[in-house]
Amino acid sequence: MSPVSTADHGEVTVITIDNPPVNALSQSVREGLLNGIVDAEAADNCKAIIIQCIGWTFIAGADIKEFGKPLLEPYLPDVVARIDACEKPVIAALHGTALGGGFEVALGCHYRISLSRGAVGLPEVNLGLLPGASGTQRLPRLVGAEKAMDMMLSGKSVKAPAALKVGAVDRIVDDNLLEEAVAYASECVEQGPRRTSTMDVPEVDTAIFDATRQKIAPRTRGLISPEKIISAVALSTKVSFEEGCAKERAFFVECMASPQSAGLRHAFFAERGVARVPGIGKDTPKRELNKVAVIGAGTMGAGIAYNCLTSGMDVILLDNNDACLERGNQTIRGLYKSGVERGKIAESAMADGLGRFSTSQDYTDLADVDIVIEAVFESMAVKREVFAALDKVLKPGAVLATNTSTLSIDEIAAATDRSQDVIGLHFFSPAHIMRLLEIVRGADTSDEVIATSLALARRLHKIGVVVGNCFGFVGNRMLYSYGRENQLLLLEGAAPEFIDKTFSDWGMAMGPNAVGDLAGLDVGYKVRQERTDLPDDPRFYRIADMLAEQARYGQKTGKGMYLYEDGSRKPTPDPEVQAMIDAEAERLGVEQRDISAEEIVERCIYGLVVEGARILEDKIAIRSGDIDVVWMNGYGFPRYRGGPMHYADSVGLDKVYEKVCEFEERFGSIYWEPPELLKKLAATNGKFSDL
Ligand code: T1G
Repeated sequence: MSPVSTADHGEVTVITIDNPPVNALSQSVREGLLNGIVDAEAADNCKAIIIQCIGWTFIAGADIKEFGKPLLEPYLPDVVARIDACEKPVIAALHGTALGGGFEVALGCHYRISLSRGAVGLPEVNLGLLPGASGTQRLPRLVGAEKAMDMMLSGKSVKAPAALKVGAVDRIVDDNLLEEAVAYASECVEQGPRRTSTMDVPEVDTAIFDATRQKIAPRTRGLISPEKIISAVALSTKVSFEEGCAKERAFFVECMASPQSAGLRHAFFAERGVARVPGIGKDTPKRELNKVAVIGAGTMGAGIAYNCLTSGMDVILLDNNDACLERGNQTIRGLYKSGVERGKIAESAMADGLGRFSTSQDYTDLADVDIVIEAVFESMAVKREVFAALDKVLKPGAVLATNTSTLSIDEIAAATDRSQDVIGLHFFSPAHIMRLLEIVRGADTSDEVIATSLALARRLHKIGVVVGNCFGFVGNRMLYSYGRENQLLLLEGAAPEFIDKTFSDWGMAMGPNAVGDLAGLDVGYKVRQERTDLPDDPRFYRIADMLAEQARYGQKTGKGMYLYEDGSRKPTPDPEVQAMIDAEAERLGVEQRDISAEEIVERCIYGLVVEGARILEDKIAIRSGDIDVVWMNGYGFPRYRGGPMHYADSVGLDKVYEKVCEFEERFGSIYWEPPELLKKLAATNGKFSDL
């Protein structure tokens, strides 16, 4: 049955789309819409046509699930063109988020009326695309080239009142959208069709195009679609509508075929897929979480507490050290204050949040909290002590969460008599900004506590990824392989600044050595000291250990791998460190050589992939897309490459396997023995995403 129906409201024909969950423009929707327009245009009793949607939103875009498959007619640009050409006025009745192809359908209409709480946008750039159904040519004609270009480059939606102001919609109403649209249609009948295709683009200083290129270059480095957007909008000011649409189409086909778009589309669906946890359904009971205690008022604890406060929870911050507790208290107040100064938070919201915030040094104050999130020192002994104390005071059914970044949830849970209520909630620093939350299930963790933690992640606006319990879970376990190869490359002759530049050029947010200096080399050092399973290899993290032992922790001590003059955050290579590396390489008998950027990328990234394959074999991650989500949202892996596992799939697992075998040959099996899973997929032309 078609997801598109029509009904007459007097002399107005209403075309209704009902294609849950977001009325995406699947083939059947495009076909139904096209037929509806043609039939209504031919109907004698129809004077005007309205296009509306059922559900919570107007069309949210082309159906991304169809991308990468053979395109089926009718093509969206043709449907939009047919709406535009309609002899009777066509009105788009907008609500929710009219995005991408959905907003392009609205732009093909002659008039647009929206609910005041609706929004419109052309977010294709987030998928490595540009609007491909004449949006790059119609929107500039309505709102001007500069505003149109900004909307497309930002990928952000514009709320209806702002859209009205710039002319992207013609009318906004608070309620009764259909009724109001039918009334508005009679006005439109008098005016007749008003085609965006026949409008001229308002005068613009064409210097804005190059100026925009320069402005966005730092953040769009290596990306194709932003440039195509700028070019398409620039064309809209110079050539005919038809020519502009033809060029837009060519740009769209190019972007659609790009690995970047494939990576970004994978990221989009993978970030939604993580919510699907086997055994945890919508009907799994969840516990009410209104009052949270955060134990440990350090950077992480304060960030977590602030995140919970801005999500509307009551928060008690507890620390047994006065000075640390006061620092945490001030950090939270400072975060609120800067949020208000930057216009991100209203004064009233700050007052409300601080009204729900308190500090304590007494565990008995926690008797009625719904959840505790422990963020104390990364030491098993300290954590077990805290959990034993919590076990004595917390009410039955309270959730006991640890923010540990690597330690065993089961061992921590064993310090309590309620291991079914213990879970890992691994936040990433800064905790109130980073979207990733690793939700680490222990052997005994109940489904209810997992479902509750997933709901908490949503409430904190985090992407909650459920992972298994092992050293480092998913992210940090893989980080060890990535960092290990970085450390070995240093000894083998690659300068830290060359390694870091290689990765910045490759698209990582920061190179591994700059990351180490940012996080603090003492942090990793202490964790390695606690490990009992380090490989028997004197080269393993040798340089990082030496730096930490010289108290060269990185930015926080003014020097680490790099120098940071006068407290600046800009890393400067330190000849002393290079000399130390060279001397240590000689002492360890490591032969130094010129190493290519290509080898640097393959060693570190395939180190990630090999560990990721082992994680899948150990069932620590539910699917490869979850691993990708962890690395894109927790470690700055470039989104347009889709995450390490998607990247390996895009290279071809046969090629990856061949390179891993070469590395095993050259560097030994201790790190490079190919996982059986990789070998099997390589032999069968498989992908990690097939699993
Ligand atoms: N196609 C297919 N499925 C989609 C979809 C889409 N466009 N948008 C969302 N979904 C699914 C999503 O996978 C999830 O499915 C469910 O809907 C709820 O989504 C020619 C080429 C609209 C703001 O980029 O930004 O048009 O996991 O969890 O948080 O120029 O979805 O439940 O099975 O995100 O409330 C342009 C993408 C496409 C908008 C809602 N449009 N979507 O957010 O729910 S390209 C977009 C979103 C295009 C034209 C070009 C968000 C949302 P499941 P959700 P939400």
